[in-house]
Order: sequence, then structure tokens, then C-alpha cells
Amino acid sequence: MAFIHVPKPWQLPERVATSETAFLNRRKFLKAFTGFSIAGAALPLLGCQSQATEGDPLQGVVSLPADRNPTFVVSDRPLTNERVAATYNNFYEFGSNKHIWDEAQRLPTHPWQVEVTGLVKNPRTYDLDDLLKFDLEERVYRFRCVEAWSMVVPWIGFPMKVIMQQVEPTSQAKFVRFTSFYDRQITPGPSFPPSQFLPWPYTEGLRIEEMANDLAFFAVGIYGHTLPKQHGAPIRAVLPWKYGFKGAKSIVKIEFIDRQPATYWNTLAANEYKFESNVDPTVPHPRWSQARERLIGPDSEFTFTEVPTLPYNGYGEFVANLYT
Ligand SMILES: Nc1nc2c(c(=O)[nH]1)N[C@H]1C(S)=C(S)[C@@H](COP(=O)(O)O)O[C@H]1N2
Ligand SMILES: [Mo]
Repeated sequence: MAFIHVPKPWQLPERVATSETAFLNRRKFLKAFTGFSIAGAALPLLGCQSQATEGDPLQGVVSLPADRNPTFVVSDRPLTNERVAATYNNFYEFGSNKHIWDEAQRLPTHPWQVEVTGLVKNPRTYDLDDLLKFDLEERVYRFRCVEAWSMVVPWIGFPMKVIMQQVEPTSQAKFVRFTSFYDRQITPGPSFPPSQFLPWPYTEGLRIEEMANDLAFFAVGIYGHTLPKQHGAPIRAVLPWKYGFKGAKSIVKIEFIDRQPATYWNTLAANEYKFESNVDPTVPHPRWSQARERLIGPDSEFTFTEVPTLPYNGYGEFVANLYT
């Protein structure tokens, strides 16, 4: 909640950038889309985010053994406690608070298919079982949200380039677009502002060369088992050198296209959520510095260590060459 803040009248709206969550409560946004006054309206949303205490945040997961890839370990920070990671999430399809794990249990994950289409030689629709048959590996990655909190998470999955090798993007394919599951009945979005004004479904994208990089990863598991729904079951993107919002959850479609796609947060606020969005301590978010971050935990979301943010989140050796 540290970044949620009511703009002072003397601050220009263009300069009042907020966190992803607070963005949805912005005066400008509310006016533009609803005509409602923010007074009172945003308070219930911000004030009633009690942490659900019933049920098990790890319900429904199944063991998913995979060897740890020794290239992708994190030695400068401890692993975040699994229950902390599983109860502090961003998943706007279910609402705009962090304690969304129990609402996210409504996500139907069986059966699940991922359609891979567009500018490819071999378009293909994968059943989840096909994806689980790939060589799975565990990678411990730093995870940095644009809101300036971070964690360290052991993902299980496979490099994105494995899918590229199978479908073979054509020479016209320059970008890829990921689309998340969306069904208005099941994923109601935030209660306020009204969800119908948000650019659903959640989409994200990469340049082809970024996707082909070894770091770009599809996760089907975490902490030794399948993904709990709130982490984006059954398959989500993990791009550790970029801000967390680039990693679309619960992916149903992967399209290879010839131009940069419109994406969810970039459509809402292009100046705050850039398409590229590499982690960069020298480029402040319009309203806060990105030089440091709150490393959550390791054992509680209420304790954190402030640490310097690393260029490319510490992954420059893998990706810096993509941006020269
Ligand atoms: N479909 C979808 N994907 C999403 C989001 C979302 O709201 N919907 N939130 C993003 C943001 S802002 C972050 S920081 C990460 C959070 O992932 P986690 O909850 O598994 O830690 O997911 C990203 N992927
Ligand atoms: Mo985020």
C-alpha cells in the first residue's frame, strides 16, 4: 500500500503516476471512464482488503519434480517463503488487491489448451499434457514488480524458445503476443472502476529476439509443484529481466505477428508501463524512483529488506546484447 496516494491538487495529472493498483483508482482515470467522483468511491476498494483466512492458498497443486538448472540460481538474496509468494499476488482478472488467491480459485484450469498461431510454419494447439511433456527444469529467478517490491522464486517450466522451435515463426514474425484467460462471468475484474472499461483480455508481448533469449521462460510450476491458480495456472510467462507485469498469467493464446501489439498496461498508461519495461534502476517510474526495491520476506509480506535494484534485474549478461 505504500505507493497508494491521493494526488495533491497542484500535481499535474500527467505526472501523477501510480502503482498498477493505484492507477485504477486515479482521479483522471475515473473521470475519463465513469464520470464518478473519486471521493468515497475509491475508499471501499482500498480500505476493505482484508486478508482471507479460510482455505489453503496451495490447494489443488500436484508435485512436479524438475532438476534445478545450475545456471539460474540466486546467491545474493534468500528464496521467498512459498506461502508469502502465494498470498501476495497481482491478478487483476479477479480484482485489484494483493490478497487475491482465494478469488483466483475460480479459474477453471482443466481442460486447458494453448493455441499457438499467426506467422508460423506449424500452427498448433497444445493440450496442457503436451506442455508438461517438455523437459522441465527449475530456475530460481529474481522477480521485480514495477511497484518496487521484489521476491526470489523457484519456477518450473521450459524456455520459450522450445515452442518457437516447434512452430517455426516465419521471417515476417517480429513480435509475439500472449493472451490470458478471460471470461466475464469467471474473471470479473476489479469491482471499481467498472471492469468493462479495462482493456480485457490481459495481453502482453515481446520482440521475437527477446522471446528467443534463453531467460524467457514458460512456467508450469513453482516450489516443486504445479502453479497455484493465483500464480497464473496452468502456464504463465516469466521474464526476469523485465518488470513483473510483462509476465502474462494463465496463457491461452500465443500469436506471432508483424508489429508491436497493444498490451494491457501499456494501453491504460503508455508513459508508465512501457512495452519494453526492462528493469532499470536509472529510469524512474514517473512518480517514484526505481533505484531501490523492497525485497519482500523472506518469511512475511510485512517485513522487507530494502536493496538496490540491479540493471536488467541482474540478468545483463544474458540480455544486454538485445538492447545495444
Ligand atoms: N493475466 C494477468 N497476468 C499478470 C497480471 C495480471 O493481473 N493478469 N499481473 C502481472 C503483475 S503486475 C505481476 S507483478 C505479476 C505477479 O505475479 P505473481 O502474482 O505470480 O507474483 O503477474 C503479472 N501477470
Ligand atoms: Mo507488477
